[in-house]
Amino acid sequence: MTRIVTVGAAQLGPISRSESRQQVVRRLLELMHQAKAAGCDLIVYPELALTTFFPRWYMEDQAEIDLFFEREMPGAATRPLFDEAAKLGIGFCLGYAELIEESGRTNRFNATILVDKQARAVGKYRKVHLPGHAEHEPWRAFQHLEKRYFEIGNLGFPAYRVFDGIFGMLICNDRRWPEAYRVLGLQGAEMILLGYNTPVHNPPSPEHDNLANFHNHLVMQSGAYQNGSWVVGVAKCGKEEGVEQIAGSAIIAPSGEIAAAAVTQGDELIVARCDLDLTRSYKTTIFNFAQHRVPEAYRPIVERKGAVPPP
Ligand code: ING
Repeated sequence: MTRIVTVGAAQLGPISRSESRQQVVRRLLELMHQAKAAGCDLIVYPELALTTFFPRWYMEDQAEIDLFFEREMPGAATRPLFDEAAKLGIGFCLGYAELIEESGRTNRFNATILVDKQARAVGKYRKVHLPGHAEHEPWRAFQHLEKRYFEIGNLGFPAYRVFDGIFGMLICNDRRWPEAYRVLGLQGAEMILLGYNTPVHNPPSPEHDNLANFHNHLVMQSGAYQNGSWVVGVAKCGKEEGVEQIAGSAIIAPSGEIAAAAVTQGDELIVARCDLDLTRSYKTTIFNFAQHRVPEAYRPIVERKGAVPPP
């Protein structure tokens, strides 16, 4: 019996700084209704889907910074998402800025949650690869201060049995690091959900700007193929508070082929019927880790006699 999961990738256009949570949630609900009408089992929203991408600004006032965070999930503004999802019988994956009091201290993460068709939160991931910088760098046309506003994720790369398969989550820059997919692949991940906010221009390397869209699909298609997994990549895109962010949302098959791709720079739902059993064709042959992978060969190179130590 084939295991088909119909997935909606809910790309978002720009979210302005002045847009309220309620206004954004209305956009998310519109896409959720489109997804339900299209027969989706699951809808995937981008990274930090509730607010504008605030790490583009240098802020010092913690109270101002914390306005971009959610202290509870669901909270008053996001509860309608959970209620509607339960009513429609659709799961969702939502990226947001998480502020949580744990063991007597305040922690802030770039997080994403996975919610099943009964609106139960079944999984959470906190972004590990935080790009950019921690201090104000006025030379930049805009900042990228994720290292300042978020802690490194402390949940590892968990995989979850849900929607009749094995699912994992990544966030934005994680998708550029092959080991992030591989840690999920080693857990048997059959579908990896990820959202992103990616400026076209990267101040430290402007010579890469013209390749932003190519690199976006390159890393997701590679991650999918090399782990025999579906990959769902969802953008928050367009000119957001003056910064052009790439679109390119895509649903990618375990072959590495793009099964569905966005064609706009705004709110757009793309849908694909994803057969999780297509993953077997790769996980039981070319990427049969048990048969072909040589884990001891990947031991840190410094442990080997006479090895050239990393820089
Ligand atoms: N954004 C970017 C990403 O990895 C970035 C950071 C921007 C990398 C431009 C390279 C070029 O897609 C986030 N939020 O990680």
